[in-house]
Amino acid sequence: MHTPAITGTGVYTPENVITNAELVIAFNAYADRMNAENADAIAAGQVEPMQHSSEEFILKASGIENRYVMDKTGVLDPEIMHPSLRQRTDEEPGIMTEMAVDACRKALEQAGRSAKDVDLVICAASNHERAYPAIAIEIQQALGIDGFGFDMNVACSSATFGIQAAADMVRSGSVRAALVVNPEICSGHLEWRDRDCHFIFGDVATATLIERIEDAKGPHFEIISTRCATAFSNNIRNNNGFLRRSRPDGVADRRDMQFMQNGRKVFKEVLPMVSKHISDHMTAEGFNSGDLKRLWLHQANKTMNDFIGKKVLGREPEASEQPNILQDYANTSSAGSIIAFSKHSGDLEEGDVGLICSFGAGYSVGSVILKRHR
Ligand code: CO8
Repeated sequence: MHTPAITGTGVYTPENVITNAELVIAFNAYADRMNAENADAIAAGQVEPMQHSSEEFILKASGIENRYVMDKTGVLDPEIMHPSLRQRTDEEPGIMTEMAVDACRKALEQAGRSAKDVDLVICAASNHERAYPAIAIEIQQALGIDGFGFDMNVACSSATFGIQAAADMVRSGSVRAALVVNPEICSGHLEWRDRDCHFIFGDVATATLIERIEDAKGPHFEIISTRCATAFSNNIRNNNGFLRRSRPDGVADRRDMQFMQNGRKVFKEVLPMVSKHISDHMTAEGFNSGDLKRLWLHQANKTMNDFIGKKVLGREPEASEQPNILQDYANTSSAGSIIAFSKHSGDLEEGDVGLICSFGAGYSVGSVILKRHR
């Protein structure tokens, strides 16, 4: 058996930023347009008028200030209200591969490794742009990696579940080095026409390189332990899928073909599940809250993270103990906790212990306990 370690991480950040102000202007123009188009039905009481969104609500309810997206022109056009992405031929790299390759190269560079050192690629994300061939295999080919790749999806917990899968394979010896990559194009499955959620998501790709600890060339994080858990819930759901055309109303522009959630219920049900999961995982590995130098949490909601941090540490966490990136990136599904880890882990000292935790649709929760080595 080998000890696995995270030796490098990388973040690909799209060029386009959408501020809350830009988002609200576009949404409100769309709402006004819809209300004008439906004026008679609204006056007759047959259709509810659309209400305006507000910057104040978005910041207060979520802590989100900006989001990065692969395309902003379509999202901000009241006549389109979704990303407009160019058509690619089958011979070109897919958009997920393009994002993933950038993040993977950064992770390899940080670890002082080349693609030839890697023998597994896991593309772990909330959505994959096609059914097959696997995106991971396209990424493998684009980077020039021998070995194998596969896709997996556990929604917001895809990255931590992917890290567990890769760490277990490194531990057993079936692979020597693995890239877990999370290209998340959340803008593609967000309903930008729904004020309850139009502010929630952004796009990004993250990559994590996992190797045998004795192969690490520089500062790294020993993977002490991983733990994953799931419990079925319909409170975060997307009904889009390959059986769509075979159903009577399958081609309709149905609301349930994009991200849907009952945010309040998610908040109430996931919070205790996550706090208990982290505490149980720490206890099982012989750690207590005082041992924890940093928490890198899933980035969905600032209030939620503040609550989890307080529950786990038993006191108000310092901002540096539980760094948030959601104000800049919004919720990037599985990539959020890895962005926080990648950007806020370099200062930890030899022997410091930290924990990555993701949670969301499924429900799912995944945690990774790490120890810093310099
Ligand atoms: N502007 C103004 N008012 C608004 C807006 C808006 N944009 N939106 C809603 N309101 C109104 C509502 O209509 C409501 O009005 P009223 O009281 O009159 O009914 C009022 O504001 C309060 O609305 P909510 O109760 O919905 O507001 P909350 O305080 O609950 O905040 C949140 C909403 C931010 C969604 C919050 O509930 C939340 O963050 N919950 C947790 C959600 C969560 O963590 N989900 C997990 C995320 S899922 C995930 O991370 C990955 C999923 C898989 C990937 C999918 C990728 C696309």
